[in-house]
Amino acid sequence: MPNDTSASPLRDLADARGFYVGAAVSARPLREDAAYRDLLAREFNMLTCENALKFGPLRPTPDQFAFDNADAIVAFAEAQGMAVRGHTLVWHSQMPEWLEEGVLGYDSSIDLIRSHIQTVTKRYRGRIGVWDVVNEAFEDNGRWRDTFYLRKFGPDYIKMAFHWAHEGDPNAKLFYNDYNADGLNAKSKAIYRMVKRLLGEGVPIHGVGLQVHLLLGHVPSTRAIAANVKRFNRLGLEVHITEMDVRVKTPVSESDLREQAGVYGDIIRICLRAKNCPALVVWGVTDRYSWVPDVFAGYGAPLLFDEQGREKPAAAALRANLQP
Ligand code: 9MR
Repeated sequence: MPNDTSASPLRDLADARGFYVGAAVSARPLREDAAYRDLLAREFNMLTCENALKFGPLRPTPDQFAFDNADAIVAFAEAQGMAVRGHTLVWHSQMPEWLEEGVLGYDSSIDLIRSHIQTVTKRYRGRIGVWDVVNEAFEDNGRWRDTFYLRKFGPDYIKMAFHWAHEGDPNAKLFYNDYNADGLNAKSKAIYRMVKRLLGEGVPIHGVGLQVHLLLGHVPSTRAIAANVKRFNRLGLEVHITEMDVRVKTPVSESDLREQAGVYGDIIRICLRAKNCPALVVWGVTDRYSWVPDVFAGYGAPLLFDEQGREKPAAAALRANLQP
């Protein structure tokens, strides 16, 4: 489907209702692909760094920070008047090898992680308004995920990370973020219990990110997702859809794309009807740069714009729902 240039960009419709439609951005296409930049700036009023702010990419060596990619992405957002979600400070994946394989004791590890979180949040004070402080701390069965952090510090690492991020930028909104926790299940229940406990302990946490990485045909019920959003909102927490994509078995048919559009429509309606779910971020700008085909062989086409940057029915579904 050719781009309908007469249609309003998603970001204009979103701006008009105080909503954010975001995309995860990679440094390389942002640098090398002008069509990617144009599409990003035209359609989205929020972005997140797909990889550039993760611990490993930021810290090639213990004494070195590599801020170039993150700086370039944040500068682009500022130039285009887009809000930024910071992703992510504490995660088991994409850790620096020197840290995972190192032999630091408890105290030195605490010092290192505290200073990492504070350096990063301070650097982007006032520029990155929202942080995914802790990412994916649970298994699908609701148990703690066995990670470097859990092994080293026990579950207390979570509240420590939120406190340190808050010290780094007292005005940033701090989120816990996870996948397969979109509907009502063991993982979302564990998250609910944890954030409730953290709030009770006065830990500075302001929101929960539901990643919403979905597989077409295996989507949790919209009722369950809406109920999940509602229970976090009831705790006074904001909810963001942080990494949405809907992967499809390839080759993709027209009817798959229509069904996929239906899923995008369902999710944005859940947010628009919820008390406090003001952002829907998709995990990539176009299907061309999606992580999906690299990880799930035989699947692809999960996003709003196709490999050529043309609008898909999914984008039209968001637009239809954002209309005044
Ligand atoms: O999209 C990211 C991909 O480029 C990286 O190689 C991968 C590393 O594990 O991380 C991907 O993003 C993940 C995100 O940071 C957290 N939630 C799941 C995302 C998809 O794997």
